[in-house]
Amino acid sequence: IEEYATVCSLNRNIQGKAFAHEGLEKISTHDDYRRSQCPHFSPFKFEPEQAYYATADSVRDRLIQQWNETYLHYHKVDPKQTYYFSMEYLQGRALTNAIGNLNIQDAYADALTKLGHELEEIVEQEKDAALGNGGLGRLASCFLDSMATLNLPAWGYGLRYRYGLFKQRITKAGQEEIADDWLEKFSPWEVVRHDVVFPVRFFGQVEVHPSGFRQWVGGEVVQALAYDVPIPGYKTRNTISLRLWEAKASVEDFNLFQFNDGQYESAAQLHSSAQQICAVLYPGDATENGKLLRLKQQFFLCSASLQDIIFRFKERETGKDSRQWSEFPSKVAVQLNDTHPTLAIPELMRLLMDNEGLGWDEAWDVTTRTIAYTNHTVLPEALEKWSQAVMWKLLPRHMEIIEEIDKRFIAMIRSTRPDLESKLPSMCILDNNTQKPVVRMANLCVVSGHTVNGVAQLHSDILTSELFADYVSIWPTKFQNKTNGITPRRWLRFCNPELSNIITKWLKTDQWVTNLDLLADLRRFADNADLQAEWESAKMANKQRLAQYILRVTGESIDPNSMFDIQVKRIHEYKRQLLNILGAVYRYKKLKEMSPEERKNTYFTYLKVVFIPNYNVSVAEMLIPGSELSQHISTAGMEASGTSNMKFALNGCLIIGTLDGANVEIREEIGEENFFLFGATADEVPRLRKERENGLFKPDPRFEEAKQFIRTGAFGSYDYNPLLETLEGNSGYARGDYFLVGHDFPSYMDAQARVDEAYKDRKRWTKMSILSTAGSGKFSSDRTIAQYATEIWNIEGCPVP
Ligand code: HBZ
Repeated sequence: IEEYATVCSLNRNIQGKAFAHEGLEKISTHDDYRRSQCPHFSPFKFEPEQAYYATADSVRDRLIQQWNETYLHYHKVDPKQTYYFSMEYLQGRALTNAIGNLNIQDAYADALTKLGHELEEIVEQEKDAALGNGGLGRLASCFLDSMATLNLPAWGYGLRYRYGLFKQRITKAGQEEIADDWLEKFSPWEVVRHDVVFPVRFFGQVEVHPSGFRQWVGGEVVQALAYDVPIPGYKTRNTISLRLWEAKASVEDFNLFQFNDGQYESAAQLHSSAQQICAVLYPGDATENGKLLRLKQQFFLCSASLQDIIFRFKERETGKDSRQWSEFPSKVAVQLNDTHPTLAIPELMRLLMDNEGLGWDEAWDVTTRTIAYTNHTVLPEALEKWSQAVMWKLLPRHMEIIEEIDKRFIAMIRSTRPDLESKLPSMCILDNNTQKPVVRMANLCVVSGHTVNGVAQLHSDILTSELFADYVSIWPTKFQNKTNGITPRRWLRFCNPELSNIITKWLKTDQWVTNLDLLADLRRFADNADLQAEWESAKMANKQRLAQYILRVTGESIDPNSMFDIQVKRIHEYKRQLLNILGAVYRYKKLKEMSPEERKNTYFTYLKVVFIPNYNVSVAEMLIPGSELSQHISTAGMEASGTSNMKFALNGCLIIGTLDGANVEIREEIGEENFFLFGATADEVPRLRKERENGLFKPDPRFEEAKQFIRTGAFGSYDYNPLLETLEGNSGYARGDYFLVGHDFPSYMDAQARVDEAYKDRKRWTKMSILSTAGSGKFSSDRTIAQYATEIWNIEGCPVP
């Protein structure tokens, strides 16, 4: 670290990147003192920031070495490889994870202590890499960790956004969004690959040769430049790569003549148009963003990644013979993370036909055996539909191919399944019956992929019985379930060392870190008073740490002896943050109505509601270990899976929730007596909505009371009516309480009362907490990824010797 410190502080000073304003200052008096304590201290400024970069650079070199070994090994063995295509990765910080996975914590902690720093303090210097919006992006990152840990030959492909998910500031006026400048001081976790560059075309036209051969020409061509982020596996030499593409114009695109002529903007026009492609992550969650730029991003990812994969496939040609294209699917598996990278389908067809000279049937066979698709939502407004007009303009050759896929699909149905004729309007890919004709991306994926999967059992069941039901009768074996998971390294071992040590002590092994099912053994000790005491003290330490954080960022002081009841999720109607807050409002009103004595006798501490701004992976790593109750309260059938529910349960936090997404399976695993269940079930929802429409719904008086209380101005003069009306059937959305907050409110309040009862009994609560952790084994992303590997990708581990 000391060596890196000198190099890195010199480098950065000379490059003027990080510390230009500081220059090569001599050490301060404080540093003099530190040097006297630490004889190895470097003569330059060595504040936490420099210490972070020096440590990261040193760890990075180890990673790069392992990473080279890994890909050299893969190159030699030439196994089938998986390529995960995702527009989002929510990586969070890398340092703790890398040091932990390489199993070098102690050495690094010691070295930093000698240099006058604490590892825990140094890791806080790192900015989160937030190249994702929420669950879908974080899932991709957990998957990479598991693929590396299971020694699977795999790659992640994504985009290197200049600005990731915005930083959030809450003011009296509401939310303020600030650009997230995560690369401001450069990231030590990426390696630019100037040798890996591919051209990506946009716009232009299709040229038809007399032979009938078609080729996409003209338009603008942008270069995709690779940045590799090493992903270490846990206690293995295998280190895989997350390859992020950046868009660049080539030098030739800079018009020197125009520039010298004073036309500065048009001279650099292609440069600035290229720069826009990877400028920002779209803050899209559940709403489809119809911007041309988003479509450009999607195509950019697909085209660059597929060219890279084909290059690698050809590079490994054996002997003199060039490889058979029919072999491609036995070397390559592509997984589409939702429909965002759907353009991989027509792009692979185009590359195979127009560049490699394959015929339609051959190219179709290769494409369909290569690509699989994961669905993450059933919300109709979140299913991507792209305007055909926009697509014809941006990707004319791909639209020809999509038209042909659709035509052949319709012909196949008519000849083999005439009974489905009436279903064709909703099953086909191109929807021409809307005012603006669109391409239905999910339909394209279902028709072209060899496998389609949902992300929890209930969600997969809804896919096969509703959303994709008509396709199931044609391809009954195409549809699968892969219940989501989370990495136990980041989400228990590293974020909650106190609890991890207790678990290791009682299980007498730390094997649970890679074999999470071993946690089930904790059940034997759930009643043990010693374990319970240790368990409670770990929770208390985490609560105190969280309380300090909350005090620092919000100025609110919260009592560590009160119950920490937490909901973390992006704001969406279906996730029902409104149900949570209405419940709090109702309880607040009841508290106020009590006499002071009654209040004292009922509650140990009162109610405090805090909004923690700028939620991200690093905040989650502190918040989850410190929570005791967490809310997963979506309308049944709406949340595909949820993954924070798994993180909370794993950290011994109890769940109040509906029978939705993975909650169903979590409750099965940890036992129904350890889960606070409420609300309508997914199959009751359609009937309840009908009844509501027909005016048959009778709201519970408690629900009316809570809304009325808000309307009396108890929370200020702000006009809450438009919001409350969405719960009442006369909303602007005209689908009055579509998410059934009113229906579920009474059973939600009853469940909260059961929570209060249980919390009073410390022994019972702690036992439930232990059983939550003990029942979380199934939700390791190692299990999920092992299932993808054998049931979808057909790949095997390839450990570096
Ligand atoms: O994917 C989430 C689901 O809502 C959640 O239930 C599931 O657990 C998780 C992982 O499978 N979906 C998202 O997070 N979706 C997005 O973030 C999103 C991003 C861009 C879009 C649409 C959705 O254009």
